[in-house]
Amino acid sequence: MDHLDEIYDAIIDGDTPTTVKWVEAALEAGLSASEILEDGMIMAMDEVGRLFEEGSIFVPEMLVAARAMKAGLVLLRPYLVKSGIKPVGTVVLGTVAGDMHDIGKNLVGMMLEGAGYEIIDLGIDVAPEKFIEAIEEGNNIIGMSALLTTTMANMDKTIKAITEAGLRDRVKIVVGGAPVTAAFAQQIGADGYAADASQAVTLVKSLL
Ligand code: B1M
Repeated sequence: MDHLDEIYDAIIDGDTPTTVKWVEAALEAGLSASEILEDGMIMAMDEVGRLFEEGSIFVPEMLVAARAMKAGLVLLRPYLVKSGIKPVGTVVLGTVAGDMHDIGKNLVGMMLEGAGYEIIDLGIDVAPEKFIEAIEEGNNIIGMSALLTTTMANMDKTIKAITEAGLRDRVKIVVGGAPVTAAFAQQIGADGYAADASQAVTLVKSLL
């Protein structure tokens, strides 16, 4: 019994204590953090999205599922982020303006930390000015996340604002999030697109 089904069900039910219990059990049983993440937790969030889309669940259910997922991620964090690595660079991350989804961004942050990067997390609903401030402070790589087709446009707006501020050549810009594609990234003039957190690490490494 690998406990992945229990984790999957507990997240869909939005049951935080049960999620925590089974994630702990899976780790004790020797499952890797990435297995638990990919085959249990992310699959559950995809199902939550599907149930929402078909109208079987609503925002409150999606919110409690996200809370359960986040509690599980707290337990996986030490496995994804190895401590004691000397920072090899700093990455500024944020979910773009108008968008409250942060689980994917947080995961990207954890994986980058695991690869030795220091993270400056600007949080959710980040206005273009905040990204600009971070570049003015000397940071040379930013990552933007968007989960809504409506807020993807704010990636474009942010890049335009950075260009208008005369800072575009000082920074590498990486974008990602479920509705974002490589073609969209190219269209808005980003330096790269990553489909998931581990691709984000490879991409950042290649850009720096
Ligand atoms: Co929202 N939501 N949501 N939601 N939500 C989606 C995104 C949706 C697809 C659900 C659906 O209908 N199937 C849909 C968007 C439809 C669309 O735009 N096409 C949707 C909607 C409609 C909404 C609201 C508008 C609902 C409403 O109010 N009527 C509302 C919007 C609020 C707002 O942002 N203004 C809303 C709200 C919420 C909650 C707050 C309840 C909650 C978020 C809680 C939180 O994040 N703290 C929530 C959730 C949980 C979801 C789903 C179910 C799960 C998202 C998630 O965490 N996935 C989602 C459905 C889905 O994605 N299947 C859905 C797990 C996470 C690990 O994956 O974020 O994709 P993801 O990140 C991946 C990659 O995308 C990538 O790497 C990550 C790891 O592999 N990645 C990057 C992400 N960022 C990256 C950045 C990079 C590189 C890679 O470089 C910088």
